[in-house]
Amino acid sequence: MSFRSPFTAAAVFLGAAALTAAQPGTVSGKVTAKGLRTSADIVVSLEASGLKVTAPKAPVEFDQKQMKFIPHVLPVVVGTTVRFLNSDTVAHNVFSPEGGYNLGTWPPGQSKDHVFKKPGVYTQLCQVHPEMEGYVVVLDTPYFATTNKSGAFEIKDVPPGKYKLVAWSEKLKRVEQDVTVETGKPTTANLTMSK
Ligand SMILES: [Cu+2]
Repeated sequence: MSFRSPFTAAAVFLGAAALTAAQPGTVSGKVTAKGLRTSADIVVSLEASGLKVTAPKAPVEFDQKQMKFIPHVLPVVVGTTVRFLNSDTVAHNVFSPEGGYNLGTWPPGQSKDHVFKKPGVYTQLCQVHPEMEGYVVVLDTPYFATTNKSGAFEIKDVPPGKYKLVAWSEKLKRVEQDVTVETGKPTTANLTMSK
């Protein structure tokens, strides 16, 4: 007997519809940093109007170790609390010209928090050690990554749609490129940045 109830047909149809519903995709690629020894620490993000960001409840740590800010570049979303640590054996200071703050100078083992409320690039400096420099990059998109030494990046769980892929480097000119993420598919985007 080949009888199929309309309910079975409906169930099959709904199942197919669920399979074709929007699945997040991945955007990955490589940034070539012309004139630099390393392609690391470039922030790549996907921008679009109406994206919602949720700041993490726990502070994101930004360390000072062996006289360096670690990581050198820290991307966060708007509203994130960054906890500035001191894992060295000497006192460090943190101030930011763009942020208009000076968190003071504090000994090893202590930390200071700062909430980043506006998007932008915030240089982090130390009054005790003028050679120290780091960056907090505050984004209003949840889709971002930093490049590794070879310039590779991967942004996961991106809903399908049209985006502007933006690359920021402390030493190179900002680059933009249009990308379209299709449902469940990987998208490749390669960028070249120069001085
Ligand atoms: Cu210092």
